[in-house]
Amino acid sequence: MKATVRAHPNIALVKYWGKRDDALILPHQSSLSLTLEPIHVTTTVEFGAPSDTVELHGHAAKGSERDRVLRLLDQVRAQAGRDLGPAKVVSRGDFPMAAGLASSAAGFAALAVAGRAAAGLPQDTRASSILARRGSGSACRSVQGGFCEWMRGEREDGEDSYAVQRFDAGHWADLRMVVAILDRGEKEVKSRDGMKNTVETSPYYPAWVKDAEAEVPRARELIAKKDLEALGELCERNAWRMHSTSLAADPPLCYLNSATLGLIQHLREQRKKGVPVWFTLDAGPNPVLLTNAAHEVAAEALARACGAVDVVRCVPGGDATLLTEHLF
Ligand code: 2P0
Repeated sequence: MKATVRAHPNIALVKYWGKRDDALILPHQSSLSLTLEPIHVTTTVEFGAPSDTVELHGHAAKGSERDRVLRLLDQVRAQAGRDLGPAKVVSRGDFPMAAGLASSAAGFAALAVAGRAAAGLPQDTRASSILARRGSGSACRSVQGGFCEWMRGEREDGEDSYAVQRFDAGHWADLRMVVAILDRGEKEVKSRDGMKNTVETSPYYPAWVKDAEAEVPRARELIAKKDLEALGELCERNAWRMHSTSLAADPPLCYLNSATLGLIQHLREQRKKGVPVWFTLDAGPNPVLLTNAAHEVAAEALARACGAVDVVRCVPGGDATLLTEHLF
């Protein structure tokens, strides 16, 4: 009735931006990501506790944060088909202060896999991915390591909307992702609200959906060939297009700041000098740099020269894994 899982965050190379179903968290388009080590979240779930309690990163969770965790565990109860009693959840991350990578992907992936194991359900990556998706969309891509593709699916019940691993972490061990933390502040508009506003008001949104869907198989081919330059160009193009559709929303959404643009310009100059480095950018001002092992030190130096207050160097990461040591 107790299980502990460690899961890693992921960075989307082709982004997920917009839902066709808010309740089930079903996306308009497919996306593709890389799971990242060494940062991770560890979560212990125990059923049969005296009452429902949720502790996240050292604090008792309240309000919608607590509700999201308990709602996911209600799904586990339904899947188990028996009364599992109240649940105790403790989750801790080793994310550096506001790492610029949302901990929710790793957190909900760890919760889904641990919740199912604590309920005695068999290990099943598809079922765990669907469950993690119900907590946070991008979490469905953190159940497995390496390069994972979240297939948008067609069904209204979402049973065909989950992530599959296309290549494991060992496929491209030389790839590096360097997180450049330019700004530790909380973003003004959360991804969930930003993407909803974009879907509802951006005239460019249909073009985004069509384009992103077509980029996924292209990215897959470039990863198969380990073509860093072409993949870097694709990542930049896809990030710009996600931000363009958001800038065109009403009210407009601008996640970039002047430091973000400064870094992007500097990066282009470095590239002209032969440094193989590209960027991607999620719903915030902190770019993630794509490079190879030989240039990760140069990428970190570039980020610091552009004002990064912290830098996290990441490598391709592995699957969400059951641990034998529990958090309580
Ligand atoms: C992604 N992002 O593909 C995109 C790129 C942010 C920009 O997934 O509402 O926290 O919980 O499904 O997964 C962030 O959104 O949103 C995200 P919900 P989520 O990684």
